Amino acid sequence: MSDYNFDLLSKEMEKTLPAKRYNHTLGVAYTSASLAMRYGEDINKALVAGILHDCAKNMKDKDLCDFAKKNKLDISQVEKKNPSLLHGKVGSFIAEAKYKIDDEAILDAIRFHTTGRPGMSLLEKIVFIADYIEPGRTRQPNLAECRALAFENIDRCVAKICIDTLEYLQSSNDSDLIDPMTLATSNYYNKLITEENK
Ligand code: DGI
Ligand code: FE
Ligand code: FE
Repeated sequence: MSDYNFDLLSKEMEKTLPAKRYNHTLGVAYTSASLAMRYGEDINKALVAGILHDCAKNMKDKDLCDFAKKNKLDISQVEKKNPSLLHGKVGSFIAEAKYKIDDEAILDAIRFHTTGRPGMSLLEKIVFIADYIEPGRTRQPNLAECRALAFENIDRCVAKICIDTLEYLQSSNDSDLIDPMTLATSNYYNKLITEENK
């Protein structure tokens, strides 16, 4: 498989996304590449998944719902209430249809980057983590700890991010809007690391 043209995709994102969001996606792309170096993932796949992961993030709630309906993507109850949760699923569709990404591993890393899922592939875990720790992030809890953990133990890092995200959602009165997949991911990775330590 030949590499995707990262520079071209990056220029497309620079045209499409507001500057702040573009800087974030660039941060996610290079952080994903660093994690790929650490864990032996394909660097081009990591760059491409990172640069495209939020390609649908600037769509309005109504546009995300309309787009999902039009293209026959399932909309869960939680997504209906909080359509921004759809930006991974819609982004994955756009990555395939518009940016001609035909690698399922990249498309899944984009699809599941917000909620994660139990049993993620290495590339999925890399993008999930990079989204949280990229250098432009400042507000996430326990950033320094997560950044160090990312390069020490990838599953423990996923588990920690899940816990902190759930805590944040519960404290921000969004607890009725927690996607069952976010919970399932947290339970899976926290159980996994507990069993590892036995
Ligand atoms: O798109 P980004 O802002 O770069 O990052 P993201 O796709 O991880 O989305 C981040 C937001 O999503 C963050 O505020 C936490 C929130 N989130 C993650 N899981 C859930 C969730 N929000 C709700 N309502 N429900 C979830 O399960
Ligand atoms: Fe996102
Ligand atoms: Fe993001």
